[in-house]
Amino acid sequence: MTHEERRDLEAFARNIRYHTIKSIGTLGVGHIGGAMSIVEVLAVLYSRHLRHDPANPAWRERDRLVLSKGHAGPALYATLALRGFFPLDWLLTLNQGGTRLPSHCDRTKTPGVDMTTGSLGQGLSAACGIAYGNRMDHIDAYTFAIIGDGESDEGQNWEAALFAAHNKLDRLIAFTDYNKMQIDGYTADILDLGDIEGKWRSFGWRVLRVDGHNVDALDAAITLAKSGRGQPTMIILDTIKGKGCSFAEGNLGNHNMNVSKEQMEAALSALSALSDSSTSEIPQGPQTKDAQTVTSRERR
Ligand SMILES: Cc1ncc(C[n+]2csc(CCOP(=O)(O)OP(=O)(O)O)c2C)c(N)n1
Ligand SMILES: [Mg+2]
Repeated sequence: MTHEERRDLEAFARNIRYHTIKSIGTLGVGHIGGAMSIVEVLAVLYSRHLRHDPANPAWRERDRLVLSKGHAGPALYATLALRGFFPLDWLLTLNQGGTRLPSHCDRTKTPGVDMTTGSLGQGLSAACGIAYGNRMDHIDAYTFAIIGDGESDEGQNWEAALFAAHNKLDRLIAFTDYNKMQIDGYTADILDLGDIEGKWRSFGWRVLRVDGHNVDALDAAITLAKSGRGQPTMIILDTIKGKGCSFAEGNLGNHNMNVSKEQMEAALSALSALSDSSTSEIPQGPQTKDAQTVTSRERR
């Protein structure tokens, strides 16, 4: 990745963070912690890897993302809006009457959302079904899924893990957002995941582990995962719950919190201050790689 690509990606991530905080802050309450921890993986996916066409969200051959931790929907909505799936001002209607953007992901409501989620534990199974179905239809698309570390306590994940490995779903790439916290405490205290890498490996998955806020490391891991054959891949993301949000990072109560106007404004100013003058109107993501240049028309 060139210096310019990295700079643009980091700016895109900042922009996702900015609009997510503004969206939740305008509502006054929301799942800020788990939204902040997946910002970089969303930025890297939607800039460099996940093939999509905002003008044709239902494109059959698109890559898909199942955001299994559906309570982090606002971060996905900000990403999709910045990508052009719908206008940015929709973000200010989050979870209000008549909105297309409910608190948790709903594929029947939001252009670009590929799976309805929020009941934890189910998304990886859905992703397995999508990946399996694509293979049956001879479609070479990738299926990505993001699960939480607390969510990993749900047994259904481990059924999906068996299924994906047994069926050699090598176009299934999952991420565990290992932010070490869940709704009411530290994951290690509530139900420790122990040797999480060893667990996935023993189920037959290829396992990678990266700093989930480092765009270079994320890009390299996803590139490697896409080249894998014969196995699904799990990428463990070491992340920080609330990352980059002044009132949420480091706060154990950041799972679903009230946000005052003052808190929102302070967080937005802090983020704006990180942007240099050339990116003060933060770019909507690099336009250089296949995610944008391969459109549905070109792939048909
Ligand atoms: C089946 C189910 N049980 C409980 C909940 C309530 N709930 C919402 S988020 C959450 C904690 C999830 O923790 P984690 O997966 O670590 O999420 P993150 O830290 O990324 O926010 C819980 C228990 C739910 N949405 N679904
Ligand atoms: Mg967590």
